[in-house]
Amino acid sequence: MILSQSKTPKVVLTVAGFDPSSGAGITADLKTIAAHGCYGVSVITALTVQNTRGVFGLERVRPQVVAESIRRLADDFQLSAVKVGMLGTGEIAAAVADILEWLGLGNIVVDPVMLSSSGAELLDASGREILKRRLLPMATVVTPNVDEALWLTGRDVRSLEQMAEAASQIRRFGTEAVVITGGDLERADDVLAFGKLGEAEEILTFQGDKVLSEATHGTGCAFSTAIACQLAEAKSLPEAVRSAKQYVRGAIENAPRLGKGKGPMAHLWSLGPQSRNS
Ligand code: PXL
Repeated sequence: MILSQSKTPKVVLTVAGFDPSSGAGITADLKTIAAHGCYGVSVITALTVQNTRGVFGLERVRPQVVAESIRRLADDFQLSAVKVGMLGTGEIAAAVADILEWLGLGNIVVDPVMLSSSGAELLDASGREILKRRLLPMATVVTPNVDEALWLTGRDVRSLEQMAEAASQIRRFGTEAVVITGGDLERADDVLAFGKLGEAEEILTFQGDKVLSEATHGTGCAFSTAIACQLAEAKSLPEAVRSAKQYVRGAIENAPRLGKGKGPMAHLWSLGPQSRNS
């Protein structure tokens, strides 16, 4: 008999939508989790009809099925971190908020997905309200891009100062930490605001070099999931953000040329040459 020598991996749950092209959503998240040496479990909130050129339709999963799946997974696995991505509707967002609140899990990374990169609506109006009022307060960290930060604050977010102000403002929804990603700006710097509630706030800037590439579909999904994996491994938040940024940069730089639109990244690039184009 051969005894397995492998150590037990951290289990990371992703609650997100399905993108059939695997550039974004659940399958991209699972690749990201694998690249970090964690074990991924997943609950789909909605199927998108999608390729690299755009989103053409949406089929939502019943909220009870989403909540029950999360509950059954939590019954069975020790979930070391949770990434919450596309939720679709207010009903699904409320079901996810209810079950996560009830389970009392830690290391919750909320990616406030509202639109696809091609402009399709991935969260309805009531879902946006539930995201703000219920999911942000239970998040360990929230990862808006500048458009999502604009929606959450009502203010233009372009300069580093504006990113820092917006991150502080979003923390007032009751979330411990906010990292605003600047990948859509001229310089791809990210700004993290964090601190225990009621204590002094720290602001950190993570400098990025803009990589000119068509393979930017799902960068937000990969970034938030990479942070969840780092938190699962007990890394500090600044360490988690620094490492997730490096991971996404590598995934863009190593991206295969696939599809006729905004192509996928190389999620498994860090596993070496054989996995680089997966
Ligand atoms: O990148 C946002 C996003 C999140 N989740 C799913 C998506 C997209 C963008 O297309 O399809 C399922």
